[in-house]
Amino acid sequence: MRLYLINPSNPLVSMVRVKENRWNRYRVWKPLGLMVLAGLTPPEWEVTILDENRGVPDYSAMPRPDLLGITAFTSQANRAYEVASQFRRLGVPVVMGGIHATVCEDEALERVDSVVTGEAEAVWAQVLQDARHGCLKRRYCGGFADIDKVPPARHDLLPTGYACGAIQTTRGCPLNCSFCSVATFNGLQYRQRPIPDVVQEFQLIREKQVLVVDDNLVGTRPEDLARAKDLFRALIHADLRKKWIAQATINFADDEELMDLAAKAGCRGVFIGFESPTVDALRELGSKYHLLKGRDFRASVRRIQRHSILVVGSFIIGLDADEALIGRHIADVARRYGVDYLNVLFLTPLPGTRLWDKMKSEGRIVLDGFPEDWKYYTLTFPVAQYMHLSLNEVIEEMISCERGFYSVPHLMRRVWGNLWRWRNPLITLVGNLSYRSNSRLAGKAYVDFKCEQGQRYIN
Ligand code: B12
Ligand code: SF4
Repeated sequence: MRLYLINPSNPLVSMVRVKENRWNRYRVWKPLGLMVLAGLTPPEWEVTILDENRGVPDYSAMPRPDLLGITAFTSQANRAYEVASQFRRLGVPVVMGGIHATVCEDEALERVDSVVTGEAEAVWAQVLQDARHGCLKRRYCGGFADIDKVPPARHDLLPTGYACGAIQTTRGCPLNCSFCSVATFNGLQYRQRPIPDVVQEFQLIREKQVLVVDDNLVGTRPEDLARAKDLFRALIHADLRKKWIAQATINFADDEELMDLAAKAGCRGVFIGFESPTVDALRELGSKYHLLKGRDFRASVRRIQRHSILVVGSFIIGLDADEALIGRHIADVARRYGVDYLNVLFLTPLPGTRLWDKMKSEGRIVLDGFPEDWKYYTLTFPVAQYMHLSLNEVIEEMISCERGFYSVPHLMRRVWGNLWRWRNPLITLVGNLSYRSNSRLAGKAYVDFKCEQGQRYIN
């Protein structure tokens, strides 16, 4: 039995343009969900993972599979449906899973044979058995998996062409930010994989550099932090010699022992959501406000960096409190905090979030011709009507923010600062150049976007 698992591409996602920017090799990430699915697949199936982010294969020249499994974030849904229809025309049954099929199940069901919602661990064996006997059901509900039963991903598949491997150690997030899909999809409960499973799986990863995909590797409660420390101790003990980056909340900076162990276990960078420089905007997010309010971010960032861990700061433009000059304000604040990279995204109503419900009820979702418009849900296009900013204004804010942070003098100052303290200066340079180059590409993309979609907005 032959199974293809496909990760569809979205040409509008700048990070997949590897040919245009060679540094993007470091920003193309392995589709871990499909690698986990492959790990759940019994040996009688011959599995091939096809990642369109590395180039779209000529499917017609490939042997016909017995089953196609396709994944999609919302931004990839369009392309997923195109690929599905191509295979269905050949009589290949198509099953779709992942976040988009979960939150837009009915839409997906119109375009594929079968949909798996939620995490796949509990149902994938059944799906394969049914496919084998030609009796696929239309819907399978995976719900939240038993975290102890997550198998190691197939790290032997997709062995080349990526700078980093990938691993997941926890699922779920209790903070439930208004714009985020994680609580809907992985639940509010913070579930942790057994540490021996994680260490064993780390050993299977071939790459020296690894992305830990957890939404928050350290968690927020004392018992979460204790587990993170135990995990780091186990990784140190295993002496894996891997360097890894992860996402964490800012409370990571509150615990010297935690940061010390993380650094010794191989942590070289953390991605932290600061979300907004203004208190009013932070209130819109939900309970994360309490984690962020009243902090000395500059001191927090410095404490992390003292452990030779780089900090990526993430912010959102387009929150209801955001007014003119928010872009420059974010760039100034991010420089003041001293983050090594800045990642800024447009506030985007993703289906299944509280933000979606709010914006929909207020009639503010402009790009709502689905599924075609999903391709713009990359968080790098303004798909909604923002409270105080027109389309042109919100785009200008984004441009001024990125120009302000990635201007050559500021960029060189950051690299020089890290060279002076001998804190990964080369990675700082490469990362900053990659972000700068992508922001230039985005500038061109906004021109096309305004030409094609501008008339749909009220200015
Ligand atoms: C790692 C990651 C990335 C990586 C991508 C890695 C990749 N797969 O290519 C990077 C950094 C590139 C990335 C980019 C983006 N991401 Co992202 N990302 C994640 C993150 C943190 C983890 C995903 C992961 O690996 N999970 C671990 C695996 C094991 O779980 P899984 O993929 O969900 O797979 C399980 C099930 O879904 C299911 N399943 C999945 N596929 C299939 C297929 C079939 C056939 C079946 C049966 C089952 C099945 O089985 C798996 C095992 O249970 C998630 C948050 C999250 N918790 O999911 C956000 C998340 C998926 N990203 C999100 C977003 C918005 C984006 C971006 C659009 C914007 C951005 N800049 O972040 C871009 C777009 C990328 C694109 N290609 O279009 C949103 C998606 C929301 C949505 N509705 O689409 C999420 C949920 C974060 C959030 N805050 O809401 N991301
Ligand atoms: S803290 Fe991060 S993962 Fe958790 S809900 Fe907020 S944005 Fe999502």
